[in-house]
Amino acid sequence: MNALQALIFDVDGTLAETERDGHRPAFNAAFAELDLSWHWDEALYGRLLDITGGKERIRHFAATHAPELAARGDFEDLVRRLHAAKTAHYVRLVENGRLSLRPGVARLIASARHTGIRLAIATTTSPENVDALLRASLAPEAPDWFAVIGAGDIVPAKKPAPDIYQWVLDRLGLPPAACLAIEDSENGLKSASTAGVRCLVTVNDYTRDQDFSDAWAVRESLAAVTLESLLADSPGNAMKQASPEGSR
Ligand code: XBP
Ligand code: MG
Repeated sequence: MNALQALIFDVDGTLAETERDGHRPAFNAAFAELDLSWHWDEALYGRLLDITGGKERIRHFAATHAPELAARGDFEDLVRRLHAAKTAHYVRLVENGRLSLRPGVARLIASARHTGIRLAIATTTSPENVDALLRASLAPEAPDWFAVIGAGDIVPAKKPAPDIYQWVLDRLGLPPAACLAIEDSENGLKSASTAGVRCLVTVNDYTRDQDFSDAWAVRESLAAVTLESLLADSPGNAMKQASPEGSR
C-alpha cells in the first residue's frame, strides 16, 4: 500500500513568489554591485525562467546578450562572483521579511506535521536561500520540520531533469507513489513526473499559461487545498475518488 506518506515541495514560485520579488531584484543588485549594466525587468525575467538555476541563467543571458564577455577566460570566475553576490542579496531580502508565503502553504505544512505526513523539499535554488525562506516565513526551526531538503547543485542536472526528485526519494526511502509533489512550473512538473511522482501544480503569473497536461491537478493556489482531500485522493486509499475535483 502506497497511501500518501510525504509531501515534496518546490520552493520558488510554490512556497512564495520568490522569482519576481526575490531572485530577480537580487540578480539586479548583484549586476549593479559588479558594475554590469544588465537589468532584468519582470517580462525578461519571465522568459529567462526557462533556464533553471541562477548560474545557468547568468551564463545563458551572457551567451545571448554579451557574447564577448562570455568568451573571456575569466568568465566563470565572474559567474561565481555574481552568483555569490546575488545569493547574499537574496538572503538579506528574505531576512528583512520581504517575501511571504503563498496562501494555504503554512496551513498545509502544519496539517502534514500534525498528521505525521513527512515533508521534503526538491528545488533548484541554493540551500542557503531555502534555509533563509523557511526560517523567515515559518519559524526559526522550520528547516528541521523537513525530513529531506534537496537543493541547488546537490545533483548535476537541474529541473526539468528528474534527478532532484530521485535524490529526495532515495533519502526519504519512499517509492514515488507514496509521495505528492507540489510545483508551480512546467519545468518542475516535468522533473517530478519523470521521477514518477504525481504533481499538484499551483500556478502563478509567470507559469499560468504553461503546459500542465501531465499534472495530477492544477490550482490557482493552495488556499482551498486540504490535507484531507489529498489523502482521500491518494493511490492506495480505498476511499479515493475517481479524479481530483477541478483537475485538468
Ligand atoms: C528555481 C530556479 C532557481 C532560482 C534561482 O526553479 O530556477 O534557479 O531562480 O536560484 P524551481 P539560484 O522552482 O523549479 O526549483 O540562483 O540559487 O540558483
Ligand atoms: Mg518553482
